[in-house]
Amino acid sequence: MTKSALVTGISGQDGAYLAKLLLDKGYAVYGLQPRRSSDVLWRLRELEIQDEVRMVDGDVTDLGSLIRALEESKAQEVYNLAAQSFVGTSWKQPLLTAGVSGVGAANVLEAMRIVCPSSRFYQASTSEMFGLVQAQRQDESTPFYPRSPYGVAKLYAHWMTVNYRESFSMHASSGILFNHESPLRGIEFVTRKVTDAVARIKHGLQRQLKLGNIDAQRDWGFAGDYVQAMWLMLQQDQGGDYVVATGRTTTVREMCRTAFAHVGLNYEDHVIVDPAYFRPAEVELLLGNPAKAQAVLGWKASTSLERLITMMVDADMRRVGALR
Ligand code: G4F
Repeated sequence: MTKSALVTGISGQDGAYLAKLLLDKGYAVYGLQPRRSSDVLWRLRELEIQDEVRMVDGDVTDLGSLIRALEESKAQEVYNLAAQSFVGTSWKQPLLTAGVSGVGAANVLEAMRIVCPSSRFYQASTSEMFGLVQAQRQDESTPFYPRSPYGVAKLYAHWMTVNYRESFSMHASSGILFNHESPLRGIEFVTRKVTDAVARIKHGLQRQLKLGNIDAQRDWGFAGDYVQAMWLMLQQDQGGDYVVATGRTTTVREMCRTAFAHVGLNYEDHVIVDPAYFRPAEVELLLGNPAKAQAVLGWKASTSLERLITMMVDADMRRVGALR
């Protein structure tokens, strides 16, 4: 029998890769689609799956629409990827962030409790919950200390996932994903901001790139690898919490060096540090320990940062080249 999955946040980077993975496994894939004015489905087109995903009108902030989406899709697996996911914006729109990234998850859990309590739930949790890190390498037992309204909202969603698992015996899992990137990453995130700028500079369309804190360290992996971990969590007998990371951390500065060097440029000739891009409170270091994901799920990151960044620069070189 064909399995059915509902994905919130289907138009985002992870939603697109996850939809492709589920379609390849033979699932009927439903995407919750909020009403938006601009083109949000370009990622599904890039992966050539736009005609295979079944869109259902709805929004994680609207409980009724979630109930209808669950009834229509008859989903056995629900992946909650919807979020206001840009950390910087969360200081400017903290309540919107709380509503979508925090209460949104509670709405999905409530809708599932009403419609399909035995379906399986995945919550897109985040290493931002570690914030001001309480351990040099963060794992499932590291205390949380979020540093942004986004991290705080996501922590609420994480604990609601744990709570519904413990209160109602729901198969609810929380994937604590460290930063994960790809050519489908939004331009506001630092990796894609850099790879897009590298392509524009190389093509002579731009000379400088203004960045914020380039000493911040991140554990960056490839989004295509990380959606496999999401799926694996829902194939286990029990729900659980899993850190998904590469186990290696790199500064923004080093990531820039790699990106510029790939096309024969020196980042120091182009990158300018602009305090306007500094955040009110910064997460200086993230470094995950994915031992549990490896031991229980059999999951391991398979894409190095160098391979990831060169893949992204190559994609942006093609995109910018096509515009000229
Ligand atoms: O790419 P970023 O904006 O990602 P950030 O804030 O780490 O959040 C991402 O990863 C989280 C998982 O840990 C997700 F939950 C979240 O949704 C998102 O996907 O920034 C990375 C680092 C930060 O320290 C930031 O201050 O890069 C630094 N940075 C320096 N200059 C910059 C810039 N970030 C951005 N976006 N733009 C800059 O110009």
